Amino acid sequence: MTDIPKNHPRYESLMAREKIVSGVERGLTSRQGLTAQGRGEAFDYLLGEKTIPSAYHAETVAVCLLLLAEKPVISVNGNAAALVPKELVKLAELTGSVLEVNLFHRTPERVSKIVAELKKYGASCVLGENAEPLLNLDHERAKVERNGIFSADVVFVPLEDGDRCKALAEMEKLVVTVDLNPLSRTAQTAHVSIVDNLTRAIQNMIDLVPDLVLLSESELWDFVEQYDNKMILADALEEMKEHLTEKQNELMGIESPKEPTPEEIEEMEKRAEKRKNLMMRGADLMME
Ligand code: PTJ
Repeated sequence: MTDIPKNHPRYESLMAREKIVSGVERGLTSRQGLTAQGRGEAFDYLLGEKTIPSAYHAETVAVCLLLLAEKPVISVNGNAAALVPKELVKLAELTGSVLEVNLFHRTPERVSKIVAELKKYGASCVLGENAEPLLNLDHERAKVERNGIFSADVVFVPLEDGDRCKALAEMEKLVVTVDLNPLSRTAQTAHVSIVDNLTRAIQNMIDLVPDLVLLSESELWDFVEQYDNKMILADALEEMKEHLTEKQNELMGIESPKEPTPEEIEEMEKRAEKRKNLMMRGADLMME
């Protein structure tokens, strides 16, 4: 691994890159995983490399679903195994989820290596080596384990391929994904799409468990029922637009409009109310 100084302004991003490269070298990650990471990085730039509030909301609902599920499964691919192996094991443990290695560019060697990697971080059981072609897809991409993803009621599939996400969503299961691209088919077909970097999303989810685990089932369902995935995706696009405008203004030396203070908001509301009353009076006069 290249030695990245901790004070480098792009430390987190460069470290993630190093982890993916190391994943390829150790035979965990596919070479295609490198380009997937690059695409993710580009979208993360547009978001300002931060967890936006709507993504945090989706992360909360994702944890609620994992806690409510009878058979939650966390799917692990080569990118996830390279970036956040320890965190995946932790989240599975905290939410009682089963871990299953589920690859797009599937080879038995890579599946076994990822299983061993997750076990190194404390996973007692990892599925994936006995997968059968059970999804409605052609060839290797159809393979999942009968007792794992195939029979899960909630499946968490970070960085999933669009076709496979659709195949899962069409089965009787709720599909949660993490994808920095709100326009991807995966983000658009999953039931809960977390538009955040996997490295931030998984840590947020782990941190959310202790509070959410104290809630009753009906309180957890309240979160789920109020959730609207289309709004979440639309909000991510809006955040990207706003962030780009901010950056554009910075380049042009234009000061971005400041957020109004609570007093200013109150004043604006009063004025709007006055205007409405005036218009109503005007309409009444016209009627007379
Ligand atoms: O290990 P395998 O064989 O299962 O292959 C895994 C990859 C990711 C290579 C495979 O599933 C693939 O080709 O995926 P795609 O179609 O490139 O989609 C990956 C999506 O994840 C893209 O929309 C990226 O923007 C997004 N992405 C990449 N890195 C991150 C990410 N989203 C969140 N966090 C990331 N770190």
